[in-house]
Amino acid sequence: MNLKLLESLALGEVRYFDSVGSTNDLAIEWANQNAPHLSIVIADEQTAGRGRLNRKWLTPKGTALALSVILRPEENTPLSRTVGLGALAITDACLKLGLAPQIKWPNDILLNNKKVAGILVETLWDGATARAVVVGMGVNFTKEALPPAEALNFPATSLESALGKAASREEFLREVLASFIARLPQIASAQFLNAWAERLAYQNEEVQIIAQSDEITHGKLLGLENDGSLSLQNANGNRLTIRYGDVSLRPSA
Ligand code: BT5
Repeated sequence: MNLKLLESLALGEVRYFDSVGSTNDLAIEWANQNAPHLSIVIADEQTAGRGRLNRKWLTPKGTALALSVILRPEENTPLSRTVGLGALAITDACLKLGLAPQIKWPNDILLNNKKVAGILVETLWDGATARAVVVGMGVNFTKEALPPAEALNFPATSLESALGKAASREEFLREVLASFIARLPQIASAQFLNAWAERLAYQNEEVQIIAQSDEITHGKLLGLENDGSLSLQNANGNRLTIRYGDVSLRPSA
């Protein structure tokens, strides 16, 4: 990958690899050492890419973007909004291509109701202080990036399928990072939260939230709470708050 396009961006350091296990693993290792704020790890292939709960994330060679951004948060950075930062950055880059992306809360990006990208946020703690946050982003470019249908827990797609033609990984990467850098100083603002909420999939629709325990919560999707939690209304008209965590959102059948 030609990373010349990144030269004008206010990044920390850039580490590129032809093949890695997981860019998040390398980013965590580097963040535990001396990685400067806004350093990035990019790879052309991941052999042990991770989703949440140690689910697998596939990144075959040359088919996708696998990127991890290292943040050194300030004391007042709202950490629960960092997944929204990744989601806004990826959707901004999709919008630039003329696509209509939606965010399937908490960590998926959809095109035509299919998952084109996933986000994995991991935080390194020093006691109660966040030393670093790693925002991992995986974006499918070609259909070869997709796992076989039986390995999917939600339908998947690629930028190429949605666009009807190939997209440049270098340019998309640049747009994602430019948006990430531009939105980071606004992360605590109402404007940031509104932009995030406006892009949510299934607004005002009935959805189900499946917890790790398999417990299912049903409700109408209202929007986001201040901390980025999801706000639902149940059948009795009561408001429910679903906190960011290892939950899955599905439209109700
Ligand atoms: C995610 O997890 O969606 C977070 C994915 C984050 C990947 C990035 S790539 C760069 C960085 N380095 C890493 O190691 N990870 C991050 P989750 O919501 O748990 O979804 C995982 C599920 O998505 C899997 O169980 C599959 O069903 C599905 N899946 C796996 N690979 C996929 C792909 N390429 N496209 C679409 N869906 C996929």
